[in-house]
Amino acid sequence: MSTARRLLLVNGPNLNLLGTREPDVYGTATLADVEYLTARAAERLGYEVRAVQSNHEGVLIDAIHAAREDCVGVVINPGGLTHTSVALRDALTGIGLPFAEVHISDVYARESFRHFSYLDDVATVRVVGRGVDGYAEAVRELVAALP
Ligand code: CA2
Repeated sequence: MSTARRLLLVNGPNLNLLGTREPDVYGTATLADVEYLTARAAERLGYEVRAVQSNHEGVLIDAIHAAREDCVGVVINPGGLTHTSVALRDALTGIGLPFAEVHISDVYARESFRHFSYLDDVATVRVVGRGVDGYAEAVRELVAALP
């Protein structure tokens, strides 16, 4: 497949725990389920997905930098780094690719420290509080917004 039809899917810290606890907040789908449903949504639109999850900020930043070479957009659930990381924001703005910020839970219905996002003013698309289906929605909205 051409390099022009690939998306990077990034899941940040602790999202490897999806489906193992806090089902009331995050549902019962696993990270593997999320990666599969995201890939399926992209495939329907003619895109492939490279998926990365890490609990280490630098690993995520390196993966985002690498996307410059062969991806046309990024779908990212930054986990708790949403609320803390200028470095992640700089990585995303630095590569210049459109990106979708996804949150499984409705962060605005939770603790006030989750209401602030370092990404919200630079994200092309935001999908918040739609459960794991939000990843597929993010793919559709992001692809629709691609130049
Ligand atoms: O709602 C989301 O998707 C979040 O990005 C998830 C982050 C949280 O810090 C954000 O405020 C909102 C946390 C991810 C941790 O995921 C877990 C999943 C299952 C069990 C424990 C943690």
